[in-house]
Amino acid sequence: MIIKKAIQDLAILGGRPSFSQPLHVGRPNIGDKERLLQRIGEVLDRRWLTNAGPCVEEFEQRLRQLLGVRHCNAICNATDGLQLAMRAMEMSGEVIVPAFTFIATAHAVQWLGFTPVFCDVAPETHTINPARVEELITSRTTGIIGVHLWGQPCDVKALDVIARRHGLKLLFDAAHAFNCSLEGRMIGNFGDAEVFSFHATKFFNTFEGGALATNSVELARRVQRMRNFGFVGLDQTDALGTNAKMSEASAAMGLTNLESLPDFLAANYRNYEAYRRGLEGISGVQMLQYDTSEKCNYQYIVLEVNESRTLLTRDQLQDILWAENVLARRYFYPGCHRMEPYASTMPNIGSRLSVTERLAQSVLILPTGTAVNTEQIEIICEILRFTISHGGDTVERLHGLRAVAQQASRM
Ligand code: T4K
Repeated sequence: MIIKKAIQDLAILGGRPSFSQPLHVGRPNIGDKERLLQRIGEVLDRRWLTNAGPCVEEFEQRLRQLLGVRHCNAICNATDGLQLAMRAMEMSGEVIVPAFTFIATAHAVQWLGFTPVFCDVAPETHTINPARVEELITSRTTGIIGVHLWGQPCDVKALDVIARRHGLKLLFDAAHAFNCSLEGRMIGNFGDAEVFSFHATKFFNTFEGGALATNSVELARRVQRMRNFGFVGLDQTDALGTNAKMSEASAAMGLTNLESLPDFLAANYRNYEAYRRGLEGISGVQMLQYDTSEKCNYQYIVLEVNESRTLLTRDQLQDILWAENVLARRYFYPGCHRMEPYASTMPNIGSRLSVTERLAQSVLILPTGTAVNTEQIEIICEILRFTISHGGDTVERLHGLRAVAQQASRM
């Protein structure tokens, strides 16, 4: 372990990086390779590569069992899944979405030609704030998309009441919430439908992929057709469709990774606890705590940095970690409303998104997953502890570095 004894030991100030290889936040979890290759071999032997093949069907059945949901359609990714869901639910006009989420949530709405209306999030959970949702409803609003950010369930009950009261559709972006529960019920069972992401960086992946879960037979049937161009039978379509199917290779990965799900969960939980111990007592750094009485995937290690106490900004801490080869991420900076095509059309809405604005400046995500071990986490926590305990000096040295760099660039 490389111990930082003096400020100049920090890699950003010329010291040796703590890690020789980068530590990523989204290193894929990969199950039994032999079993995966065997399954892919069978796929090749069958010469049935996509379009409702046996792997996809088995995968969907396993998902239904795990989630305790009536219908689950495997899809090529969550972004397409959100679009399919909105189309199948006949949303239009304005759709209320949180501003603090991955840009895909907003883009999915805009891609369909609808208008995403950005809502603020609750400070404790980082999920859409129902009290703010109602203020944004107009005669053009047709739906609400809640995002179970970091795997933490939205305030589903409150959103459900609002949706019913105003005759709106309720969709959940559950990209982060696979294998999570709310009051003992698995995510996948709430709202009109829920969409999971199985992207490579998610704790459970199918390379690229996702699933749309619903308890509505009608909605599931529509989605099933829409993801295959709208086909009913061989030569006819009954509605507009697209291509959002999952391939057999992805489903083979899904089936294999499902077998290792307990291992992935154990690694994430072990890492979560290691971070909790390692970060305890560090001034100005608060780690998001998950509700351990629920099922949770512990997929994201979420820090909120209180700059007035650390004396270092979140961005300075990120730079310091990157120099040590810890590739912490600023999810979801700068907030959807500050990204295009939204920023130029809604330049002033930041004032009604104060929690989003604050979180976008203060949240930092740390590496976890099966590729990260306890010793590495202890080192990461020590870097943070050391840096923050020397906050004032570190800031001064960083300013000094910047001044030298600026001078050099002028010469
Ligand atoms: N809704 C929400 C709330 C979401 O967070 C997402 C996706 C979606 C919807 C849409 O789901 P999909 O349509 O993707 O199914 C990543 C993912 O690409 C994205 O799926 C995810 N959210 C988002 C939170 O994270 P980036 O831009 O951070 O990806 P990237 O390439 O920088 O990778 C992240 C880290 O993982 C890096 O440190 C590199 C590492 N990595 C990445 C890949 C792909 C690996 O080590 N191996 C890999 O194969 O968006």
